[in-house]
Amino acid sequence: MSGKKSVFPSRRDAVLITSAALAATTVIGRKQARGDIMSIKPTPEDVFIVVDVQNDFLPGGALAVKNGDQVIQPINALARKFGNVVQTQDWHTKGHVSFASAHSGMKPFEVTKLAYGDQVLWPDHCVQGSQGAAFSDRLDLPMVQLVIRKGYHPNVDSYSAFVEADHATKTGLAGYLRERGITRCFVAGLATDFCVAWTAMDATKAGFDTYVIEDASRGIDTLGSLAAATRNMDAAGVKRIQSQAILGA
Ligand code: VGL
Ligand code: ZN
Repeated sequence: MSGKKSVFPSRRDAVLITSAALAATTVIGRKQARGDIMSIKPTPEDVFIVVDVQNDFLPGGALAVKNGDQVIQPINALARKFGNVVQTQDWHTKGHVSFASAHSGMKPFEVTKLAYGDQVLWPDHCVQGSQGAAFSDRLDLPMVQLVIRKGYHPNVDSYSAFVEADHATKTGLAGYLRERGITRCFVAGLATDFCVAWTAMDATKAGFDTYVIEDASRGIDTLGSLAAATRNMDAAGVKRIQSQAILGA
């Protein structure tokens, strides 16, 4: 186990900080004369990706994210502003390699080395077909067009909705979005520092202009993961916005 080492992968590090910061100012740049209220009106080329709002990540769940339930109301409202909404669903096999229970002597939130790199070990969660893996019944998202499941290979985790943790296996989401003419991704949900961040970073990597909606997301924050995720998203050129930018537009 790697002690205090960052749980975030090194592949995200260090690139493009300056140009990302520049891009952020130009793209977000529609600041109004007297204030800093940004306004974004979704178009048919935009998609809203709602990440892992599942019972196990909500209060009382197996891997509860603090205040995770506070994302539900903004997500329900935001979804109504978009012509394209997709959802992700963490969907693990029993005994999945990301579960601490699958590694003797290891406890949840410890880090181990797997074939593809460092892996944070989690409590058993989001087992296929379980109530914990089901979406919250307070989500009101009848407009969702696609549910992308991830983490279903027994020996590979997948925080990202685009590429599994082996950094190689694709989920097919980029192809689906491209084929539908989508150019911008707006990402929110659970958890900010894992599935939301990795999904957003892979979206930019796949060529989509990408925004994380911070107040419609909540983080787990283990071993400094929230600060690391924020840093890595900024470096990757992911823009961070508040839901009001869209709800008020
Ligand atoms: C997630 C840890 C393990 C997430 C999923 O949705 O952020 N985090 N599996
Ligand atoms: Zn998981």
